[in-house]
Amino acid sequence: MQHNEEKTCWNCPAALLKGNVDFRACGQSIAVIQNKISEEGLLIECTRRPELGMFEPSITFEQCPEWRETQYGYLLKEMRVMILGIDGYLGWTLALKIAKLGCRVSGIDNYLRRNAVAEKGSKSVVPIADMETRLKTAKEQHGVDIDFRELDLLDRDELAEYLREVQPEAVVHYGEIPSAPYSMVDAEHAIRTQHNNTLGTLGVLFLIKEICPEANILKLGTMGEYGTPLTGRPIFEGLFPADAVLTWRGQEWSMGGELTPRDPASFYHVSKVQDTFNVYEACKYWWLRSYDVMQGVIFGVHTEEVAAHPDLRTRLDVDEWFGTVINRFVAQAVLGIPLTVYGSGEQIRGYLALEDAMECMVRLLSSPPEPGQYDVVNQLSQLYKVKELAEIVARVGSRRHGLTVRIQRVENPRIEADEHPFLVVAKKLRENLGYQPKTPLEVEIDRMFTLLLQPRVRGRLESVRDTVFPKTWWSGEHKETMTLEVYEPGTHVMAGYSPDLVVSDHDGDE
Ligand code: USQ
Repeated sequence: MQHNEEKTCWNCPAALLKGNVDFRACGQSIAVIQNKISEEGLLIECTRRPELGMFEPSITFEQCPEWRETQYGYLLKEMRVMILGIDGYLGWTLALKIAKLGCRVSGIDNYLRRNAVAEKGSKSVVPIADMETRLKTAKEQHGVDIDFRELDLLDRDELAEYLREVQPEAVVHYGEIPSAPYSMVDAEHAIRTQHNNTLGTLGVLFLIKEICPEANILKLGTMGEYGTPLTGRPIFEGLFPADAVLTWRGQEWSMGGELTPRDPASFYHVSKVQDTFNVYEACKYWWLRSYDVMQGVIFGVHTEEVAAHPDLRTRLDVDEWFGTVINRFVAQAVLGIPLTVYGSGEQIRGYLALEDAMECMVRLLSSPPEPGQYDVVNQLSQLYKVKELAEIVARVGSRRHGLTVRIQRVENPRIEADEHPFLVVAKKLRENLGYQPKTPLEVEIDRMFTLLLQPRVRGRLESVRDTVFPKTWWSGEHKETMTLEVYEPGTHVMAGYSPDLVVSDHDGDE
């Protein structure tokens, strides 16, 4: 049984809401409109099958000839998907994956990421082709046509024109500056991050409302929106579950369905929180539909599609601004730098291999929310402590690649709790969307070593060595971080709290 076979036209972005109420223009809340729907019924028109006229939205994905069965569930045939930020680490990888699955992929990018990494004096250590070569190679290797426009998402006129031309049935929004340290450099970088991310997203929401309001919006949020609450209260998937209750002065109030608290840990993470509210409101005001994807820290280099040819590879950054921790540790091990664990190294985060992240996104594309529905998924496969990750990278590096790897604890330049409980709920992707983690951490780390140890890549890595050590402090200072201790892997025990991940109702969370 496929996870989405019983969904109906009600969830389908090809269905135009018609019938008795002008849903988007009537200025009524969803609750009021839902009453009207149950009293008066609702009709739709199918943009794919206009010959059906107006009908009740009851055809299931399994029954509908426009939905095709794939290994990730039913997928709308030749679904028109626009990726904002298609040149990035995730954007390019997803473009290839879904194009191969038969989606009609278009995308925009203004090369902000390439330029911001260059500003740091760094570059992708895995060589990446320019967009023209990428598109040509994608055609040659995978037989897919991806349409690209060089465009800044803040340029609303140009973007509007492109959206009108494409009429996307899904919009994947990766078009944001993704770095916490970058946003903490100084006022200019903080403002650039929030301007690009928050105002960019707000503008995109207005355009989707105007041009393609049925589109499934996959908005990339971050697990970092929630912070790491010291009380250890559960991190739910964006919204409180129906049975959540607030007790105050001896009285109980239901919290069910309300947004959970956010406690971001950088001006970058704040931009994602602001986006959350804007997307949430847009769904409420205009009946847009969205998944806010609270993604953990991504690592890795591999998908079948990017590995097919050197010109299809996706970028890999290891500098202190844009490198994420596992990618950085592998690079450090290759460079012979002791792995830089910030503070005590007891920080717990959610992690996800690139390959798994892509599968999750396909599953979200295959299962659009209902019109007006703002939904949230916590997208991660496992929780780890930073110190534990350093041990694993060191182990794979020494056992499988003969490297001598040491670990160093350095002063933590960030303001973050380094000892904290972390109880994370990540059920929806697994229980409702059929996702099972595929790529074990060690396997992906091994692949990264293999790639980074290739002479050409290793040479590039050497050339960015100076950008690896952290110098950006949350205090606004720019100075070296002091090494607190250097130690041999296997000599430190983990202390403090244990990570706690709830992935199903049977996990003792009831
Ligand atoms: N860390 C180290 N040593 C390093 C680098 C990082 O100990 O050399 C620690 C950090 O202090 C932090 C943890 O590793 O506690 C993760 O840091 P990171 O730089 O890998 O990730 P982060 O800044 O949290 O941001 C990354 C992505 C961001 C995404 C986020 C998901 O850059 O776009 O939103 O991961 S999450 O962390 O779940 O919020």
